[in-house]
Order: sequence, then C-alpha cells, then structure tokens
Amino acid sequence: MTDLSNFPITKKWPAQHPERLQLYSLPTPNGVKVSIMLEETGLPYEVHLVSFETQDQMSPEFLSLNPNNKIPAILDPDGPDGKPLPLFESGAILVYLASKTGKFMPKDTAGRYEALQWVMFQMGGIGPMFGQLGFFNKFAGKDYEDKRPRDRYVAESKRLLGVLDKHLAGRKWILGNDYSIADIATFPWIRNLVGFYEAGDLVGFKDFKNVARVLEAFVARPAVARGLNIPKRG
Ligand SMILES: N[C@@H](CCC(=O)N[C@@H](CS)C(=O)NCC(=O)O)C(=O)O
Repeated sequence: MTDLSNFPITKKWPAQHPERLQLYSLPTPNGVKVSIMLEETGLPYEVHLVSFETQDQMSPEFLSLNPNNKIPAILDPDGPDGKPLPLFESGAILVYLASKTGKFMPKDTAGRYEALQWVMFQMGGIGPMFGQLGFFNKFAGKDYEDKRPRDRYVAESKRLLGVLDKHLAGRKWILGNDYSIADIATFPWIRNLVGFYEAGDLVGFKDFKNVARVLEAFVARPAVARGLNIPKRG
C-alpha cells in the first residue's frame, strides 16, 4: 500500500487514493495544462482544489511541496525508481508526464528538443507576457492612467502571436502533424487571452488566423474540454 504520509501536503489534502498521482490545482491557464495532459494520457489521478480565496497556496502544507506558492503541483507516488516524486512548474510537469507515459512528445532527440523549445517559448514568453497584459487590461492595472505599461505588454503579446502564427502556417499543430505538450502548454493561454482577459481586440487577434484555427482544434478535443474544468471551483 502506497504511503504518502511523509508529505505534509497530504495532511491538508488527504489522499483518498494514495496509489494515484495527486494533483493540486485550480482551473487557471497554468493549472489546466496539467489536468488536460492527465486527461489526454488517461493516467489515473486524484485532484485537490487549492483555493486562492482562502490563500491555500500560502499554507505551510502547500509550501512544503511548492515553496513558490503557485499551482499547479503534483505528487506522483510512482515516480522514478518507484519512489514518490513531488514536482512544481507546469512546464516541468508536462515534460515529466510525457516521459512517464511516452505520449505527446517526439521519441527522437531532435524532435524532443523541438518540443522543449516551444514549451520554453510558452513558459518564458507567452505565459508571463499575456499574464501582465491581463493585469493591465482587466485587473487592478486597468485603472492606471499611464497606459505605457499596458501598451508594452500589448506590443509584446502581438509579437509573440505573430511568431506563433507564422510558425503554424501549413502546420496542424505546433510540431506539425503530431499534437504535443507544446500545444497543451500554449493554447490554454491563447484561449485565456481572448476569453477571460478580453484582450482579443487589443492584440488584433483576428489577424492571427493560424493561431485561431489551431485554438479551435484544441478546444474541440474531448480531453481538453474536460481538463479545462478540472478541478471544479469550490
Ligand atoms: N511558472 C509557473 C506559474 C504558475 C502560476 O503563475 N500560477 C498562478 C495561477 S495561474 C498562481 O498559483 N498564483 C497564486 C499566487 O501567486 O499566489 C507554472 O507555470 O507553473
């Protein structure tokens, strides 16, 4: 019987099924990357809601798993060498799950690096820049009189969308014919930019026809539709 009791996070979020991978998350663009990946791979898992309303991410139990106080995080009871593996950072989790299952990542070395390159492009570019744009367009930053910070993130987001759009011309998915963790990392953020952040007009989204086409194909996947709502908000 798997024992996860050495991990303090299981005191606040007890594992009903300790033999399954434990996911600590919320359905945000970073959170759903992992729930979508888990739904796509079919790996059995148990999900726990980390509520920001009650600052769960700041609790000592959560910080014991992720000192960076951010979702998503996982605890895999069946990690390398059969030992439990705690892991945070959505990009690292996607790479780990792709390696563990042998799915959604090319098998050849060059293809692997190509996938990693686009995952990094999302982690270092699209995520942080779109996130700032959301702050300045929709949240507290929208009331700032000086629009230069907002415009800086609009320009950078447009530039990133342009890079992606050009790359996607003639390609079904980011890596070509095969759907991969690069798509799973990227498209929740594109959806969020035009949806929740309401920044579609601001970035001229209608000009990025290839991005829009692949976004449509992405959200049409049943596993994506499920993953976008996991975990359910309390
Ligand atoms: N680079 C991290 C970013 C994670 C992140 O920003 N998570 C946000 C939600 S999307 C969060 O947990 N925020 C809570 C906080 O900052 O207190 C990743 O990709 O996992």
